Amino acid sequence: MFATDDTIVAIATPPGPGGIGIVRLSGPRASEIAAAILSGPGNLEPRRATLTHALEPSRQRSIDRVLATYFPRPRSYTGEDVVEISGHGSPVVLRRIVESATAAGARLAEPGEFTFRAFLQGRMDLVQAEAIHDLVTAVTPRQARVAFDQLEGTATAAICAVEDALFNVVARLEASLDFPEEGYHFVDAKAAGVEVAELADRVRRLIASSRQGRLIREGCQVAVAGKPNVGKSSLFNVLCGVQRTIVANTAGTTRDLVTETIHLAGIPVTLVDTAGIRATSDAVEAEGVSRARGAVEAASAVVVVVDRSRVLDQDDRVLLRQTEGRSRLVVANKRDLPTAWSAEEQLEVGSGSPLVETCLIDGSSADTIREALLGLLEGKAPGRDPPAISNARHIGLLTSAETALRRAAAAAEGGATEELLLVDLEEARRALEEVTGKRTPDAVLERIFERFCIGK
Ligand SMILES: Nc1nc2c(ncn2[C@@H]2O[C@H](COP(=O)(O)OP(=O)(O)O)[C@@H](O)[C@H]2O)c(=O)[nH]1
Ligand SMILES: [Mg+2]
Repeated sequence: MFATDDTIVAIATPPGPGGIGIVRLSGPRASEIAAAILSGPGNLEPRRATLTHALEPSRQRSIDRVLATYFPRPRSYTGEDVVEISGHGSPVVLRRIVESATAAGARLAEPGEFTFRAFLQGRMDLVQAEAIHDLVTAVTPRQARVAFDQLEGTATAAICAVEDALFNVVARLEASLDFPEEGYHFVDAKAAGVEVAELADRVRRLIASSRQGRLIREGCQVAVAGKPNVGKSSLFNVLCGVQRTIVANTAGTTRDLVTETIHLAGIPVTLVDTAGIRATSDAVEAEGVSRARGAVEAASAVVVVVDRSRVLDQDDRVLLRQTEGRSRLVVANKRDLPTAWSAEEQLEVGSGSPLVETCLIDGSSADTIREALLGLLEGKAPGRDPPAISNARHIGLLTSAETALRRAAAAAEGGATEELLLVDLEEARRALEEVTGKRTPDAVLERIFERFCIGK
């Protein structure tokens, strides 16, 4: 996908003016190119910041006063020779330094190319390379925490432990195949099946813990639904902390979808305020209702708002029935007014999902709703430790590995031969190795690295 034998250059700091800007060079000629574009005699001393000047290609004039550091391979970010040149954070200055470097023989780096080289040179595995991307694009501190842990190797360690155990079973099964005449089986298919079933359970636990990880990494969408005038827009505004959407006592005010992203304990939650869902003959309102239904369908969780100061009617009941079985929070609103519900109706509304009673004319119920919503999203036992796995690609591959392991375990129990077992075990190994990048198709690598920005 990328050439790997040349020397690449790019601005490593974000676009726009800043205090400092960094130009990074990596490749076999990094040191030589640096010497050509910096003033002063000869090469840079390894791992020492040197105050010098970056020069125009003609070497007649300085572009900027810079601090240059040479990181010889293999102990550099990419594993190759790297030179980092810190200048003033001026886009014009940095671009001119890059131009000097290209004039001296460097090539402009593609997006993600530095990290790709680090991966190729074995400085990090694929999971860690992906974690770099997650870390630099993290929006909440919790996202940054999960990404940093993965960069430090938590996910890699968990996956490699399974890989090692699997390798061990495979090796013993192969030995039994290779030396049948010894009359001594290193492991028979049945016994191997038991071990494989245990491995499948281990993979299952990793996948289970990834639910929260994925929530933190990707966030989720929560639709606020209910019939008109129950307080949906009020709830939306209370959670957003601003008057984002119109609140009015005219039924049918909100007609389009209004969305806003909030952070709940480090999870990015996109809230969608919807039109009140009811039977209507007004064409515009009907379109709003249909969009509202779509948003409810698409969301990973729904907040159903019901007005407890008015009798429970058909519109409420239909919506409650339609959202049954979904990840759902029911909000019984207008607690400040006398309730119009009987004890049975109160029970009916609260059955099957958590229920909170609120008053949404001010922000007094905000914390109650936030807590209930977080409980709903994170599940019953929010993990104290950050989850090891959070990336959908990893979860998909782990799921394939588990399927193959379960198939092998079942086959072993049914008396399958070693050869048959090895086919499934090999498939599980391939899936695990694709996670860490030991065996990952080029097309997948390309997709991963092209999401990076230039200079990463
Ligand atoms: N008394 C009272 N009125 C509320 C409460 N929440 C919302 N309202 C009022 O109910 C009306 C409809 O609110 P709105 O948020 O626009 O409802 P929506 O149509 O479901 O989006 C507005 O006049 C709000 O001020 C509440 O907790 N108590
Ligand atoms: Mg509204």
